[in-house]
Amino acid sequence: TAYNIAVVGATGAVGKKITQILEQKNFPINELKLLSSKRSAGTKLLFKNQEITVEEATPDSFAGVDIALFSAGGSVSKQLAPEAVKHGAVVVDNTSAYRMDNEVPLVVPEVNEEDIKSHKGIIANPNCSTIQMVAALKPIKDAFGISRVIVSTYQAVSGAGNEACNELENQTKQYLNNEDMTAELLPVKGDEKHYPIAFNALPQIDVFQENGYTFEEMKMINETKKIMHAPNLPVAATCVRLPLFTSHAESVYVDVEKEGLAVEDIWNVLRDAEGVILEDDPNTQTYPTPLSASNKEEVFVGRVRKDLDNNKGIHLWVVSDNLVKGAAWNTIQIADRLIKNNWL
Ligand code: 11C
Repeated sequence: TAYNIAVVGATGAVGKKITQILEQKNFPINELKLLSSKRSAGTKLLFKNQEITVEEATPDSFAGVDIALFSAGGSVSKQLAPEAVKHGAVVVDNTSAYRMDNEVPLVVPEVNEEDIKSHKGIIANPNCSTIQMVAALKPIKDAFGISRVIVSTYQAVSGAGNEACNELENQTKQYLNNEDMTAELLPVKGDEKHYPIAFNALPQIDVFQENGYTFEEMKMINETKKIMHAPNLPVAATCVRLPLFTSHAESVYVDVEKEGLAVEDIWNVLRDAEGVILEDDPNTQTYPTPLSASNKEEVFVGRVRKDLDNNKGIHLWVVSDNLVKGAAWNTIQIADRLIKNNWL
């Protein structure tokens, strides 16, 4: 069987990756509709050597669509995802619009595939920095239990879209030409102040919340609890943007429930974990980096260490391509499991 698939936000950084991966994986597609805002409609994109003209997304676009993959921002999802569902499509939504909705499963297939089953038309794809962390934590939780997580992130600008990549590129050129850097977008489009990202590190991703955490940090905290079915798990996050184009890295501290584990015990469970690749050997300077993880679909883990003072504490370095596993690939995996398990 082949399916009618719609990609909403087809001209964006994630939308383009989705189309590219659908092609690479030879996803069983009958008809592919590429949809966007009015502004980008008319753009021509290639899929399997055929030109497809991007159309403006409207409620009627979803007639006959089986699965709609949304990645055009929260407001588009709020407006059009229910319309797609009304037309009989199942939506996999890449935005934060429905993630914390109790009716909507929030899924990383390696962690909570079964949650897809209870969907009522919409399944949410988590935030990129959350996805890679929970993929690494899940096997550790299953084997040894976890009782606390503290994470600091090192995130690529592509998380903030194509415009942010352009800003990094322009500022880098300006800096190297001894010109003043123009900062108009980062840390957050539309916020009051903007700071250069080139040759810098910005401890703000998304807007500040009343509790002093940013929205990105709160997404990591709340989404982790939901995906791992651990509403009382203490999670703290500090999210930092770095001048990288692709892949987020994370320093993750975990308290496990079991005492006296050796690094080898953690290695063993990570080696067997679905979607995770262990790259960890201090003797040969082996560890993942954002460049080595780019364009790959797995989550890479290295630098596994025991805390020197807390017998239950473990430190990990977790790296993954934010546009691939962090967005497009996880979305397509959800669509694939919907089909394979007959949960459409
Ligand atoms: C970033 N994590 O790196 C964000 C991008 O909620 O899907 C993903 C935003 C989201 O800026």
